Amino acid sequence: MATNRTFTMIKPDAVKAGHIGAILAKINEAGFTIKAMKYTKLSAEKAGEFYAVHKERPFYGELVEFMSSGPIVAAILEKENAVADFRKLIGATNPAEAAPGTIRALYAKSIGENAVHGADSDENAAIEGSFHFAGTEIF
Ligand code: 3AN
Repeated sequence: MATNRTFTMIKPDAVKAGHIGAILAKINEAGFTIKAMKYTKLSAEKAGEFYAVHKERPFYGELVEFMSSGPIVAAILEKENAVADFRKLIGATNPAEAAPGTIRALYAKSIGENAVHGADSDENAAIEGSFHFAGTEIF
């Protein structure tokens, strides 16, 4: 297993509900190291750009509106097998199907407002990390 990086966002629902600290604790306990982090808010334009891959899906408008509805925490995380292990830690997209103890099972409200984002490949992790962070913000 290679040491590598993934990209995550704590989404507006989890931020509003006060779960930033608990989610970061789960991430740390699972062995991820924080390489970059910021508390920020996406404009609708930026959220649309970030999720452009989902443009044709019926929930795109709703997703963009939700992701720009309030502040988020964006972060680059490092660990062996980071992308796959993080997807395991967050659980299924639909919290009703997420395994017990996963971040989405614990903190997500619905399939749309599902607490956290996790990159789905090494390639996307790199693209998404660069979308949010300049090289000088990654340690
Ligand atoms: P994941 O975030 O688990 O990789 P994707 O890539 O299928 O899931 O979807 C990206 C985001 O789009 C999800 N995190 C969720 O916020 C939203 N989403 C996915 N499916 C739906 C749906 N059926 N209805 C509303 N929003 C959805």
